Parts: sequence; structure tokens; C-alpha cells
Amino acid sequence: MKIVLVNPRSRGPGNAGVVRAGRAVFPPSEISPHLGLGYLAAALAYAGEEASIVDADVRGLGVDQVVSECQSHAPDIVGVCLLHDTLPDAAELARRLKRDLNVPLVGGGHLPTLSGTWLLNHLPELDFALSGEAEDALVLLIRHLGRGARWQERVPGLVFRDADGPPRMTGPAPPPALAALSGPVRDSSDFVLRAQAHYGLPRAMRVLASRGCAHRCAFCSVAAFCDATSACGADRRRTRPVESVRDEVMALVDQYDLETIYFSDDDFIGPLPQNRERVLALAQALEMMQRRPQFTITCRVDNAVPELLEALKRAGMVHVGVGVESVSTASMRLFRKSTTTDDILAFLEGALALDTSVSLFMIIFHPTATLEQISANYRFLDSLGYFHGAIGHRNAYGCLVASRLIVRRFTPIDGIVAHLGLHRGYMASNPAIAAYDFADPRVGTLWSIVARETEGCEQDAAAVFSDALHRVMRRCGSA
Ligand code: B12
Ligand code: SF4
Repeated sequence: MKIVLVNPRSRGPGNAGVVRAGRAVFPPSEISPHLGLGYLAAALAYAGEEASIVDADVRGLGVDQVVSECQSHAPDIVGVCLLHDTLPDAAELARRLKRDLNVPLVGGGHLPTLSGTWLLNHLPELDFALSGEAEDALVLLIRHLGRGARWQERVPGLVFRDADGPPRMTGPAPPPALAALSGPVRDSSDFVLRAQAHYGLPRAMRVLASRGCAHRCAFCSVAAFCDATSACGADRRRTRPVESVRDEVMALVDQYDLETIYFSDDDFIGPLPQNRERVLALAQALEMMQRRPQFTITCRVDNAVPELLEALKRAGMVHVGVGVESVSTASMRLFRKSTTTDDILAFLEGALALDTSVSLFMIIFHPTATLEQISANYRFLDSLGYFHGAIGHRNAYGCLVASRLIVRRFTPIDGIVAHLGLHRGYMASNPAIAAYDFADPRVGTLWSIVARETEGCEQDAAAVFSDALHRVMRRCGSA
């Protein structure tokens, strides 16, 4: 059976530098094939099924191009990756695919995992959704599709429409054992390497050394994804053996002559003592490689202790991304993020002493944010020299300071905002994302200025933000 797996194009920064080739609205910092679809394609190939990937986000393909490329493969079924943020694009694509190909459509990814039944009600063109990490389940779907009565029951994690009832899900699908997975297919690598050269980016690919996260921040789709799938008793964060990560890196460096590896783990380090031991072992294995690439990671500030940062730096780490979110304790309580401002400062001291560049992901505007909290975040970034470029590496998308909490449907923050009475239903443009009010109308005013003035802002959103904040503060008499 032939399947085509599609990654819809995203309207946000994503790989937008490539999407809008000729003019990089947000210069891309990292372009790389979609790993989730790559892993699915590898599992299908291993099972003897024919799978192709159409990565519309990486290749900047419009709906017509995706449809005609899918048609050229003459598939028996098409799979679509669905994130909350890309729902409008995915929905448009699903409608066209159904109309022009008329084959079964299956959705998978974060949104179907959080609520496949809602999705099937919302998107009638979608025949099925698969919940969770779907390497095993997708193979089973393809094998059993339409074969025999109640064939659906043989596919765990499948959301389907019962003959005369609402959509329902079969039993949960256990996540695959990472050590047993075939490495991901990197279908669009030629395109990716050309795009990297075009933008003057290093030759790079993504690698996953672990999946999931042990923490439960209320706004985080990764945490909700882990919760939705941990019904099967799996650990929330699973790691790959060090040797297999090293071998994948070595093979990639040789095959593509790479300079850089982007580790795309949600939390590269992990909170447990054995996680730290493993990271030290991985750092040592990378350091000993003959052709040693540089690499980037993303992690929690409280897990990145100096000893580990030093070992990683020696092994070739050049960049760390961390979710700081806020230096306000009240905001962090709302987010259910357990890191403290002391953790953040200790991390920064360690990372900057090693001359490692850092990206700080912040959530400055949210429903209960006060001007004082926003100001404290502003002063924090200012003290780092952020507004003067002194931190060495600005946020890749150049819009870090104009950041607003995205309330994704079915994540815990969705219920929390409703409980606070600030929820305003779901967006007409994207019903997977909630609209909300700011409790303090002055914050709303500041947000509208910042959002308006930083829209399409290529480089200096920081300066725009700084200026807008000062104006609103002056107007409110709290400068
Ligand atoms: C690396 C990364 C990127 C990279 C590369 C994109 C990529 N996916 O390769 C870049 C920087 C380009 C990027 C862009 C974006 N990203 Co991003 N990204 C990630 C990150 C950190 C890792 C992705 C990854 O490799 N995951 C590991 C693989 C194995 O898991 P997976 O992709 O989920 O796939 C598995 C299952 O979900 C399922 N599955 C997935 N697709 C399908 C399809 C079918 C048919 C089936 C059956 C199953 C299935 O099976 C897969 C194998 O197990 C994730 C966090 C995360 N943990 O996923 C955020 C994340 C996915 N990104 C996010 C966002 C918001 C975006 C953007 C919308 C940002 C923007 N505003 O533009 C764009 C969207 C681009 C796009 N169309 O994909 C959010 C999504 C939130 C949400 N629920 O909507 C996440 C979860 C980060 C977060 N914490 O909030 N991203
Ligand atoms: S630590 Fe990061 S990846 Fe983990 S739940 Fe919190 S925000 Fe999500």
C-alpha cells in the first residue's frame, strides 16, 4: 500500500525564509527535514510499505503544488501532520486532498493526540486520526485498513467514526521503543542543503537523542502530548542509547559533510541523576569523534548545571536554547513552570562564561500579566544587554520580546484561563487556539502597540518593544 505523508506549510516563522524565497521575512535559523514524518516513513519502509514525504513547510509548497505532488505518487492513503498552530493550513489542504484525490486521510501529531475526536468532528474530510508517536500504529493502520469487520479495533490509538455514533478511539497505543526504531528518512535533504547554502547557514541536520519531557508546564503542548499518551504507562521522557546517537551523528556528518547538528530534544538534559550521567557520556562520545560537528541543544535552565555545560561545550556545543518564560514568580506559577529566577541567572552565568550563545524563549504577555511584571522582564533582558545585541545571539525569529502566551485547546492553560474568566472562546481563524482578554486593560493597550509595530519587523523587534513599553509606561504614569 502506498502512503504519502504531508507536512503542511506554516504561516508562522517555521521555515518561512525558504517559503518566501527571495525575501526572508524572518531569516531562518534552522532548516531541516521533518523528523516526525521521517521516522514514520522509516518505520513504514521497514515494514515493507511504500511511503513518500511531501514537506510543504521546508520546500515552501502551496496547496496546488502539494496536491499535484501527492497525485503523482498515486497513493492509497494520505497522512497529514497536524499541529494546533498549523490547523488552518492543514484543514485547507485536507479539503483539497479529499476533493482531488479522494483517498482516505489520516491525521497525526500534537492536535490529534490531544483530541482526535474533536478534530474528526471539526474536520469532516479527515477519515482517521492517530494518537501519539505513531510509528507502530501507522503500519497497523495500513495493514488492516478496511480489511474485515471491526478492523479498527486492531489499530491502537485510532480515532474513527463509528457507523452510527460519534468519533471514538480504540485503546491507547504504547509509544515505540526508541532503541528499536530505524533512523529517520531525510527525504528533502538535497533541498535543505541548498537552502542552507542560499542563506549562508551551516550544513546541518536535526537529530533526536530523546523524546518527551518529564515536566508539566501548563501551556506546553509537549507536556500535554506526553500526558495524553502516558496512559500506556510509558516514561514521559525516553532516551536513546548514547552509542546509537553517536552513530547517527557520525553517519550524517559523513553522508552530508555536515558542520552542525541541531539536537531537537525538548529537554536535552533531563532532571534525573542518570540523565546527567548519560549526557556526560554522550558529550564524551561526541568529543572523541574524528570528524566532530558543532551542535546546538534546547534544555531547562535548572538541568543545565555548569559541569554539564562545560562538558557539552568541549564536545562542540555552540548554542543553547532555554525556555525562560518570565522572571515573575506569579507568572511562573500561572505557567506551572517550576524554575526560578535564581535558576535562570545561574544558568546564564554558566553559559555566558563559556562563551556559548543562548536563545531565551520568553512569554511576556499573558492573561494576568501586569505592567510591573512586563517591566521586570524588560529590565531583566536589558540587564543582559539584550536590547543592545550584547548577548551575542538574539532570538532567531527576531520577535522574542513581542511574545504572547498561545493558549492551545486541550492544554491545561486552556482550562486555567477559562477558570479565571478571561477565556473568550476560540479563534475564528484557528479554532485550535483560544482567544483571551488581559485582566489589566493597560496590558492590552501595550500588546496592541507592540503587536502592531513589530508586525513584519525583520530585525529590530527589540527596539520597537522597548520604545512601545516606554510610551505606555509614561502614559500610565508608571515609567
Ligand atoms: C524541531 C521543531 C521545529 C523545527 C522543525 C520542524 C519539524 N517538525 O521538524 C522548526 C523550527 C522548523 C519548527 C517549526 C514550527 N514549529 Co516546531 N517544533 C520542533 C520540536 C522542538 C521538535 C519536533 C520533532 O522533531 N519532534 C519529534 C518527532 C518524532 O515527533 P513528532 O513530530 O511529534 O511526530 C510524531 C507524532 O506526533 C506522530 N505524528 C506526527 N505527524 C504525524 C502525521 C501522521 C499522518 C501520523 C499518523 C502521525 C504523526 O508520529 C510521529 C513519530 O512518532 C517540537 C517539539 C516536539 N516535541 O515535537 C516543536 C513544535 C512541534 N513546534 C511547534 C510550533 C508552534 C512550530 C511552528 C508552528 C512555529 C511557527 N510559529 O512557525 C512551526 C511549524 C512548522 C511545521 N509546519 O512543521 C509546537 C507545536 C505546538 C502545537 N501543538 O501546535 C511544538 C510542539 C513546540 C512547543 N513546545 O510548543 N519546529
Ligand atoms: S520544560 Fe519545556 S518542554 Fe518540558 S513541559 Fe515545560 S515548556 Fe514543555
